[in-house]
Amino acid sequence: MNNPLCHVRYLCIETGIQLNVTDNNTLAVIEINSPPVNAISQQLRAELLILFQSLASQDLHSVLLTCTGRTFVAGADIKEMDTEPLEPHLPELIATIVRFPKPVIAALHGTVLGGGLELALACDYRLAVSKTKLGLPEVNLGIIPGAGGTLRLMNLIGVKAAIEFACTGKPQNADEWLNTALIHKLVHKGDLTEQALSFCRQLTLTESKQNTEADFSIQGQYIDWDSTEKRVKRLAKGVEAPALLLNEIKAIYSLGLSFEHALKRQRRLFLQLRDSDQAKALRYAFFTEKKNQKLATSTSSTRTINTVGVVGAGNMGVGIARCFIDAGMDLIWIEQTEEALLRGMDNLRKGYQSKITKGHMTEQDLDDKMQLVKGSTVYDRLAPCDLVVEAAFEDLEVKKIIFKALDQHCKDSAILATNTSYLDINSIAKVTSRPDQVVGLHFFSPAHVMKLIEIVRAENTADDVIKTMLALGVKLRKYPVEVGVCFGFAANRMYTRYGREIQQMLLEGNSIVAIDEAMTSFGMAMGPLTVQDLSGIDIGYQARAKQADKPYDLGYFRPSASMVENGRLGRKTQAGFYQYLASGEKVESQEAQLLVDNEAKKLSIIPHRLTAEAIQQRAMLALVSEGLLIIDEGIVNDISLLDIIWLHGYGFPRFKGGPMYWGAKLGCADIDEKLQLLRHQYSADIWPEVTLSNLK
Ligand code: 3H9
Repeated sequence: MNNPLCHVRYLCIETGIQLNVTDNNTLAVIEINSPPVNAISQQLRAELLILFQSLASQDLHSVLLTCTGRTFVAGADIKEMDTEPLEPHLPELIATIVRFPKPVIAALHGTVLGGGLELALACDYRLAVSKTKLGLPEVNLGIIPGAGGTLRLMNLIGVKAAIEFACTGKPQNADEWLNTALIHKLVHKGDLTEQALSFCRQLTLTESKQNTEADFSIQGQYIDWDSTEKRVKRLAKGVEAPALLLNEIKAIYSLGLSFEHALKRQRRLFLQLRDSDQAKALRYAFFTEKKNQKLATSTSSTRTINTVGVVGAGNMGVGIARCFIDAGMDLIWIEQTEEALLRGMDNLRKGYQSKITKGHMTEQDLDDKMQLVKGSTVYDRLAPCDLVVEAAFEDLEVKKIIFKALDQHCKDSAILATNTSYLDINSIAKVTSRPDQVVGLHFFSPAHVMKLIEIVRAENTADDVIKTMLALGVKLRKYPVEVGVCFGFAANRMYTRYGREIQQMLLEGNSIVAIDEAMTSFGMAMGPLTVQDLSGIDIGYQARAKQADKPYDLGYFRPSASMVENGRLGRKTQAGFYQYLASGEKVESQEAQLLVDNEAKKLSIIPHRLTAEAIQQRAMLALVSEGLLIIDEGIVNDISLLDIIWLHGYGFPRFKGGPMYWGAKLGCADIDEKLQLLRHQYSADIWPEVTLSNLK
């Protein structure tokens, strides 16, 4: 604090809490400085509690609560949630602030989340820097607000709005809440603390104290509970906490519970959920993602990438171009013909137009974005590019021709990347004079939506090229994962193994519908056979045909092959593993099931029907087994990256953490026993020996 009238009364080095007093000792300013995000840890709670307790007896006019650094308190310290809850608990601190005899004012900036918002709601007044984000994101961690945040919001802004905050977990802009009981003043420019101090000074003693608990009242709003529940469940994607919280809110609303009673019930549910498997997995996912982002950006030896070239304006090329444009980078876009280029530009525009229609973008934004793009049919134009990404179709010879041309026309320092999903990047690198600057950048379709990007290190790729690509991945707001060269790299290789097991289970007499239902009830965003229909069954069929040296793949994939050979390519032909009506609705297909059954007969496969749980387990064991093989071969060097791949590339349920987390939870001994059984039942080629101790 720079106010010359202030005197520092107290400073705790460990928690970074500082108490200053000003205005002749009548205005106390408590400042929290606990980087990176002022998460409210046990120590912080304890310090704040002592401060408020000791200030209560002093002759003050008011207290200002503020934070330094990038944000106000961004929540309870999530790291503490894997241990027993430690006293003092947040509700105790909050109760002390609510009962504090003089007004307490919170000055907010950054991301005021979870316990941070609960703390702010305990105060009598809230000022916020314009665009501050306010949120109760607890449900994203499989828990609910545990210190009365939902109740206080119900009281201050109504039940509907509280449901929106607490059951969807989506942060909202403070500006939208100005002049409500949530936000009393916005700060557009100037120093927040200075303006908060003058706000405090203007408070008269008669108007100043609020009481959200004694005045707890939530009557008078109509809520369509059925449709609200449907929406909340849909957004929750299998996480139980949002619907449980909604039930609580409904009970409070319909039974007219007191604040105290309602808080007790919510606290109980919070503690119960905190220890649930879902919450543990979601915390694992949170910290695994943070670790990934930190690793990807923690290096200084990266090159500068300002201008990017993209070769190819097909579907993948359009998505990739959009990633760079959205990151504000200059783009040079190459296609073979003017016609193909214009088609790509048109598709790019159409993608943005749909955002304009939904009100997520303006025409001016579109113009600004299109200004970044320059199209051409000649490679010479790529000369200024620091990076060129090739997004032509999946053919090794075509890619080699392109890379020869890129090597010739791009500046010496340019990094050359291929977006191949399967092909051998080493042999692509060899056709250039700069194999150390050739790398794989494997985007997932649709490239501008999917958060995963594989950074493929070829035999000779230089370290600084990998580091530059990892940092670029974060800049593109993706999760970049470094992988080595093998067929399908890490992601598609695991996906192929998963698909192969699904096909085997089909051949063993488990129906199309039973398998899809088992996997969606496990939590996968879509059943594996529905996914095949959606992406086109012929795509995998053609890729496997090129891999005829892997005969077991061909045998295993007979159900898919049979679909293709009978013209059932998936949704695009209105028929695949399912039938598709003119309305687009998906229905079961006896014809498809018959094709599968015939294949099983031809291969003399003994039926082996499984329960839904056994189907899920076989599919997961296949993923764990392939993942461990990938680790053993050194294709990926950190097992948690395989979970990132599945969370962000294949719609794996976040509340299950990822396949390797699933395996680790089951435990090495259990996994070993199950893999041995499968090895015995099938073969060691399909279920090879792997180093189980890597599961952690
Ligand atoms: C809660 O509050 C429950 C209550 O109801 C209590 C009831 C009793 N704890 O993301 P970043 C770390 S539940 C501990 O890279 P950004 C993060 O791991 C909580 N650590 O920065 C990273 O560490 P490192 C509700 C946390 O600017 C560093 O901070 N709150 C926490 O891109 C920087 O993070 C939430 O769910 C935390 N709460 O984004 C908020 N938050 O440097 C979760 C962050 O070692 N957090 N860290 O890798 C976020 O959404 C983002 O981190 C935030 C900042 C938007 C705050």
